[in-house]
Amino acid sequence: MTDNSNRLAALGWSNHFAAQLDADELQTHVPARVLAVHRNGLDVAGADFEGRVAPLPSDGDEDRATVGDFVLIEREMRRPRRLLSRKSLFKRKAAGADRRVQLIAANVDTLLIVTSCNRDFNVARLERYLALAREAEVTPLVVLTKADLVDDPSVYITAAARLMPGLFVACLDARDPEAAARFAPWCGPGQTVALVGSSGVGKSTLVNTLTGEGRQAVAGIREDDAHGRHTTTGRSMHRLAAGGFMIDTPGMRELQLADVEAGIEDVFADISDAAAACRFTDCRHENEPGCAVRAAIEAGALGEDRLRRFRKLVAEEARNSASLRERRARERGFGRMVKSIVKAKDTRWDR
Ligand SMILES: Nc1nc2c(ncn2[C@@H]2O[C@H](COP(=O)(O)OP(=O)(O)OP(=O)(O)O)[C@@H](O)[C@H]2O)c(=O)[nH]1
Ligand SMILES: [Mg+2]
Ligand SMILES: [Zn+2]
Repeated sequence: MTDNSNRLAALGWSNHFAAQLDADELQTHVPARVLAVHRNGLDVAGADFEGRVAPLPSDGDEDRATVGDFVLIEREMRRPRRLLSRKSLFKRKAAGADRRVQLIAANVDTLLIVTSCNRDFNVARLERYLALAREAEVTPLVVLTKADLVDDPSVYITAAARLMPGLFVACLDARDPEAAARFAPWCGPGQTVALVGSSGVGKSTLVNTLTGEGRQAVAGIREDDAHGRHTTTGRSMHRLAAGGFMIDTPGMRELQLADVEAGIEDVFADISDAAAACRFTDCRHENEPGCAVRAAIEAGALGEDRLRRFRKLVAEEARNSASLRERRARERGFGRMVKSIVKAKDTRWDR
């Protein structure tokens, strides 16, 4: 391999992206990874350059460039031409009544779900993040920070590990460089890790520890409660000492899920596995005879609270997805109307 292709591979470039370029583009364009998105441009890194380029024109919700994306840049003009199709994408429904999708990060290999050993810890929230990861087919890890502030973090570890078979749970002091070694398998050249979690849990602290640089601002050391101050305000990608990349994100107040039906099914596979043995295929697991889910709850194999969280998430996901679908359909309808008006005008001009 040439130096250039080595450097591209280290940025996360792979055949998935290379296959999207045609022969002409290979002559005139170069790929670059988006490190940060600003109103007036994109910070990108390519094989032999790094810097700010103009924003990428886009019209849909999801074809906007986000952190972690690969874009094609015109070699001469250094202008971004198009977005390459993603390997993975994290998104959520924008907060509140806004019927929009907010992109979190693209082309991520591993999702580090960060929470701390204190009041921030919440299994319902962890299940949401896990569903997000499973939908995107990205490996999730749970990171429990502030282990140094509690006598016995084992209750947190046990509660997190129970949420999915084989889930890797790391419990640590995010400021401790020794801790970084545990993430080595996910942080090598070409790999991309994204951090998500509430404000104040130590996401940027982890970035600083794993990059070995103090570039990301972290909340003041005197802050001692479980609620953060929203210190990080934008998403950005950072080169790790181990060669990979880490995406830091602002703390999320809420994570409204949409378009993640399969992800939820996956995280709650214990419930659908049990339900497969219910006598009635449309069993609602309330008081139907022969309900295997109720039987599992009575036997202590399944928590009533987990079933409740599952139902709540399924209902919310369905509501959010329907509302996004409705908006997209309306916008498509509007697009068609505009096109037909333009066409009608063209016809008139023809005469
Ligand atoms: N004792 C201890 N303090 C920690 C640990 N991790 C983070 N902190 C402290 O917690 C505070 C918040 O950390 P940040 O890294 O800014 O948190 P964040 O998740 O990036 O927060 P936002 O940017 O607001 O989303 C800082 O004062 C950190 O030094 C830890 O494991 N142990
Ligand atoms: Mg931060
Ligand atoms: Zn049932």
